[in-house]
Amino acid sequence: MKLCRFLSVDNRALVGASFEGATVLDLSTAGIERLESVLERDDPAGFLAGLAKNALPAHLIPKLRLLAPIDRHEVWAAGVTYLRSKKARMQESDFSATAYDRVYDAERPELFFKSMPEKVVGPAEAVGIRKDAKWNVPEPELALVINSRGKVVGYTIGNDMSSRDIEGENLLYLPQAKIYKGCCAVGPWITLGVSEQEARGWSIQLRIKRDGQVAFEGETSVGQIKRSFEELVAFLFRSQSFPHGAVLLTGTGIVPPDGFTLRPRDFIGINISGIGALENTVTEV
Ligand code: DO4
Ligand code: MG
Repeated sequence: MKLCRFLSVDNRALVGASFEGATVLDLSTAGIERLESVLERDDPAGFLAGLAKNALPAHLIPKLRLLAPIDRHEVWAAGVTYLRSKKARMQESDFSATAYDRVYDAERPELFFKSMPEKVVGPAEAVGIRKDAKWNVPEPELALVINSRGKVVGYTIGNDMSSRDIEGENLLYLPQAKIYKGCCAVGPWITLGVSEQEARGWSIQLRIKRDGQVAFEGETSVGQIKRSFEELVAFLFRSQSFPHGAVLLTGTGIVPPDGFTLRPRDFIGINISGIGALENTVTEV
């Protein structure tokens, strides 16, 4: 069971639900104006199943413009949660290398602010690569959808775009390497009613195409994430509140080889087996 946002014919962002079929049910006709109206329920999946018993208008998915499934959620990200990410980052930096090593083993995870909700890029839109960076990569990540009470209520796909040369030069440049125009894509589906154990069985695939040819492909498994979701969320909510809930990207386990950098007009496709596909093009910002 999946939740989404889509654009109506009169250009309004509406909330929809899909039950493994070819259609999206328009939940606005049941009075649901925001994702929070579903995600803040004690049992969002059960609530949706109940709503679906009503005759709601249905739209064919290929005819819809899907949007990022975010309305007022802040987007945060966890880092160095996969061994692959730790190793690649230790190689790219000289004097900051031990920081990655230490955070991988430390009790406190690396968590950083990634995007305000209104700046998140949706499916089929362009993600950004910085003009002043020479080494830009996508980071395909499972994203936890968390309600205001700190409970993981769903899962979506996130792309934590990163400028590796800026990050590698000095760890204090991390916000510039990670937070800029078009740095974060999310969506389009939020899968509901799935346990952490089940989600850990999912695979994550990244495919980058250039001029119609595959330029890079990689795959990992959600099960490779070192920390439990509960642990990541508990740290995120320490001395912090999210009245509208939050989205937390859980780190990357797929790192293209060192000679690879994104170029304008590249296509980035991210698939997570229990969720679907997030597809974007690349533009210079
Ligand atoms: O430590 C820098 C960022 C790490 C990150 O974004 C990741 O591992 O996915
Ligand atoms: Mg990342």
